Amino acid sequence: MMAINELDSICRQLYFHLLKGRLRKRTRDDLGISIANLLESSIQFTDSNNFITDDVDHTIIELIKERGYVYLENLLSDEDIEALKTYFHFKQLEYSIKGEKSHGLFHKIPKEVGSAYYSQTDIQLCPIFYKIAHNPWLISIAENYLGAPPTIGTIASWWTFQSEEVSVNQLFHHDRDDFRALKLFVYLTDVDENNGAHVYVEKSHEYDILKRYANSKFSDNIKLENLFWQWVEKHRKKDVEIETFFDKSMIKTHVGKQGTTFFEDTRGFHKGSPLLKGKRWLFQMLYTLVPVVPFSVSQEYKLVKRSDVQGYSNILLNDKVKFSTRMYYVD
Ligand SMILES: O=C(O)CCC(=O)C(=O)O
Repeated sequence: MMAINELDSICRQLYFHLLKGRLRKRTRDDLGISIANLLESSIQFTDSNNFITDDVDHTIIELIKERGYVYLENLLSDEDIEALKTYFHFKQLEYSIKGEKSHGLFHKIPKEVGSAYYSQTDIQLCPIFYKIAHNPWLISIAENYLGAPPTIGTIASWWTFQSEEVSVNQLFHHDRDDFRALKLFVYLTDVDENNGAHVYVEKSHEYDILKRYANSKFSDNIKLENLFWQWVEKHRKKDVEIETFFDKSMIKTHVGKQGTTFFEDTRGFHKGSPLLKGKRWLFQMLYTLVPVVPFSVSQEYKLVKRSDVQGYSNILLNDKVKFSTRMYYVD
């Protein structure tokens, strides 16, 4: 038993190490496919939803494969967003000022704060977010794209404000939560170039696509191509570096009215733009193959009971939906 526990702990540490920068892009992507294949052949559901279902429009999947993102029809109406405002009106937000953590209500947040987060439990108990988490169509898109039944690995909702401090998410980076993952973004305020638009480098998500790009871009300059591949491994990247290596036309700024919804493969390079004015409110959910390993005790998953969500309904809860939401919800 002792030996198994030890092996367990070593495997966990090894997985964490490999995920956080010990492997090159090509190997990371290959490993992601191997893990998806393993999960797809080993996860069994007792109802009829065992295999990848074919109920999604394949142009959605193809677009994510080809360029790294796709817009979806809005999941939320303006009325839903009004209801969210009411639900969150008296909920605490967590923020930090110069590394010092604090919390408070929206209208009491100090001016210098750059971002403020709603608590995990408040998000889980929010009926509108609950519905998004249990949406079988979204789960099906994630499953078709990832190649195995997905797990919701993170759920978050936060505000960003104009601030002198640039947060780590406002520098270009690739996510390292899993070897394959798909992130859902829902804008809860109108977003333009000035108030925190999310930015993505098209076609930077997949090794094979990057390889084709690098072959044509640096065909006569092997030194520059080598430099590019070394740079790809750097976790955080400056704007000027992104603009040096990628054509302007590949840098996509997601602007849109409240309710704008898109899926993005965040293995690709992305960031939130620092705000020049106004504010932005976002809902985000990450579909992974393997549950995300928490960085700290405060990030550990806390289950909530579905019946504690107001207006809870289990009509659509097939085994696959229960599986995908198991890190956050229990019956
Ligand atoms: O705020 C944003 O748009 C960026 C979010 C981000 O970088 C991330 O979720 O990894």
